Amino acid sequence: SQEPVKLAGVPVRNHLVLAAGVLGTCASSLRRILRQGAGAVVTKSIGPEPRYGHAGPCVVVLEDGIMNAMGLPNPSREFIQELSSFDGDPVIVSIFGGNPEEFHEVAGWFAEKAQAFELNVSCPHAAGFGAQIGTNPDVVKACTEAVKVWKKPVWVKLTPNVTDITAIGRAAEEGGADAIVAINTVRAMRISTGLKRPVLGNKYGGLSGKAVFPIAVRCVYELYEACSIPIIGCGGVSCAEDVIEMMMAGAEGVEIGSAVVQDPEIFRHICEELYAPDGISSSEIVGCAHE
Ligand code: RRO
Repeated sequence: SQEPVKLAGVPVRNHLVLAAGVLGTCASSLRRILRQGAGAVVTKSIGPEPRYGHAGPCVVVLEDGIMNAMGLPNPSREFIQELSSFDGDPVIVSIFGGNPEEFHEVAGWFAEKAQAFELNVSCPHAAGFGAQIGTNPDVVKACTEAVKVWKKPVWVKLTPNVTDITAIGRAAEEGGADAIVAINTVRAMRISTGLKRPVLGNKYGGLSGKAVFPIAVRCVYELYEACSIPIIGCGGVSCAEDVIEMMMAGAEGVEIGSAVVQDPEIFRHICEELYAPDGISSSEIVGCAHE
């Protein structure tokens, strides 16, 4: 049995969290992931207006990862209906907006039901919502402050598509963030030589999965050195050893997304390996690469 723990201010069942975007649009799939052993779940990102997202193809599975350009599809305020059946469960609501006022407004709709917020300031391919927000330290700080008003833990998810991720991490910390989540997807593009056109409808998108794991480990390492709040590692984690490596880089918890597509039971499988009676305790290993 697992003892209750807190991860960056959020009561969780363990340190493994479902990443935003995967199976996060409906209560039944979030519940299924929790039943399997996830410590907490993050929803699909919800924004100020309903969106259908980009024209397809919007997901392409590659040899070593997944490329997507979903285009922030979400039901906006209606999402509250999906959350209505959760009562004290470890559900973290991912939100996005085009400015601090929108972040504040969207968070307000869910402030009662959410255990915490994850601010998505990092979508790599959505005009007005991604790079423009998450690459500017002042804007990241202001968005974080605007959501902190609701008195819930706030995690800020960063983009790797910047020269210095630590400047953005420090801005989130100054804004009052309880944790930094690193990383969202890496801007990427593939072209079908046969069809002579980009494989994604939106031309380019975000790469996730095993291919980005080394980038994620490097970002977590840099953020751990530069910041004083917990870092949650995300990007290409697909086995127990990856979780340990992320923690050695400095991650206090780990989010898993793409690997769920390959193995819908991944949380149960990793938990069995990590939390076995003779398994390693996370408190023994966080940040050990920094000594
Ligand atoms: O919906 C998306 O296209 C998307 C989002 Br919001 C995000 O944060 N990261 C990503 O790779 N895709």
